[in-house]
Amino acid sequence: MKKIASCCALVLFGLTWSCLGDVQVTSERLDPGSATFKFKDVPAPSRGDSGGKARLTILDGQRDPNGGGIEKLQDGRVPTQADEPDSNFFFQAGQDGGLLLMDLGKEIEISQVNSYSWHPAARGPQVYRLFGSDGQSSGFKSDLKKGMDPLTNGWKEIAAVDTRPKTDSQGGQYGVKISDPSGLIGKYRYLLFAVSRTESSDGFGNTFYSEIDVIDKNGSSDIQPAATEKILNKFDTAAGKYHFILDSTAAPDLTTWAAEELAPVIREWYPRLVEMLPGEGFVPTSEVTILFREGMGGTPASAGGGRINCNIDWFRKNLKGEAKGSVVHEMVHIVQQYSRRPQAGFVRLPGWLVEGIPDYLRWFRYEPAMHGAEITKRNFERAKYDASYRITANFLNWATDKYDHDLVRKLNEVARQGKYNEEVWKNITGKSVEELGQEWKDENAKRLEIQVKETLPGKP
Ligand SMILES: [Ca+2]
Ligand SMILES: [Zn+2]
Repeated sequence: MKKIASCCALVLFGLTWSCLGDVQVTSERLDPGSATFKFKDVPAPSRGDSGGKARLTILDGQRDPNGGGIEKLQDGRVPTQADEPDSNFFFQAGQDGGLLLMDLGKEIEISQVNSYSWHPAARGPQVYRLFGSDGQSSGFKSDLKKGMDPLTNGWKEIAAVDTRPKTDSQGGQYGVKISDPSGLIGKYRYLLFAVSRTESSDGFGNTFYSEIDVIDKNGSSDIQPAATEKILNKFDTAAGKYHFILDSTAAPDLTTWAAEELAPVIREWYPRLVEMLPGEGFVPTSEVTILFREGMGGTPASAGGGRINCNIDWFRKNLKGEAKGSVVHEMVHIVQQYSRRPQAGFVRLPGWLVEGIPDYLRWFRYEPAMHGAEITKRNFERAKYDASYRITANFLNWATDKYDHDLVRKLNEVARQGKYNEEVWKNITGKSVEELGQEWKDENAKRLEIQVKETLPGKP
């Protein structure tokens, strides 16, 4: 790790550094760099910063089609290697850089602007001037072209960056931090990056920019480390029959937990669930991806198309509690395959059973000690056999114990064949599902010593 320069020394190792007001430009170079972009003073690239949410456009200059789109500068991802054109944005070969406009949507208090680049040769260093504006001044122009002076068009210069080392070799991984000792470089809505090439001796002097982060002084709690390479953990069940990929790229912090806690559960329970829900001609899904995802709102996990989606925020909060069990529930959905071949006359299983079966297998077979699907005084009022999820799970468990130990297996079989109807309950248990539901509820009332209110006609 070589740190080449820092702060606003005017001339350091023959490099020119500019410093405006108190704003400081800190630059570091790693040669060779690594996928972690781990600098000493410059923070590692991030996701969830204001740069990622901003509208970024090219005002002048062309994108080089050999590289990635401009979104590479704000996708919260960085390359895994020194020469990875697709993961970077750079201006067209032969041109002298260009102008990038970042619209943050509203004026924010910016504490840092950080930029990252990586290339084995002259396209590694960064040369640009950064301007800011609130967009309010009468002379403000947002659609600048090269050759126009931002300073006479309503812009203020924030910093000038030039990380070119004076050595022969220019390659490496560069991180730049633009900051201010006060913690605030300014209040801006618009940022303008006037990007220059690093050399003109050949056509390939445009920097491979990997990411630009803009840190809102008041919004840093959303910020996560940028994703580098995909974090995949591939494993098979013992017999090599089923294959799994755990993808924690979007949540590197969950990688260890997933490998140590979740993978063993999947390895043990997927084949078990397949055995618990057999069927004639049934071919279980043999490749399952477990993907940690953002943007799932209030849904903890979901399943579909051989993939289980895990809500990163929810998992982080429930690792010690319900996280693993929720994956068991989703694995049941992968095994169910109830809608795979809906030929004519196919009757879909009612939703309360589609969800009740996974919760039954989860709460009564996988983790019975958790007592997560009990009927209590608290939920007794809602205890209807078709109330879905845990409540239906409790009902299924009761009916399994009392009437038929193969109840769930049998329900699953008719569901896959598309032949479910209420007669099925009579065939299996000798009673209608309504009768069973009442009996289950009555037994629970007795156990909980709850007086079931009889509503007499005429008396509310
Ligand atoms: Ca990026
Ligand atoms: Zn479900």
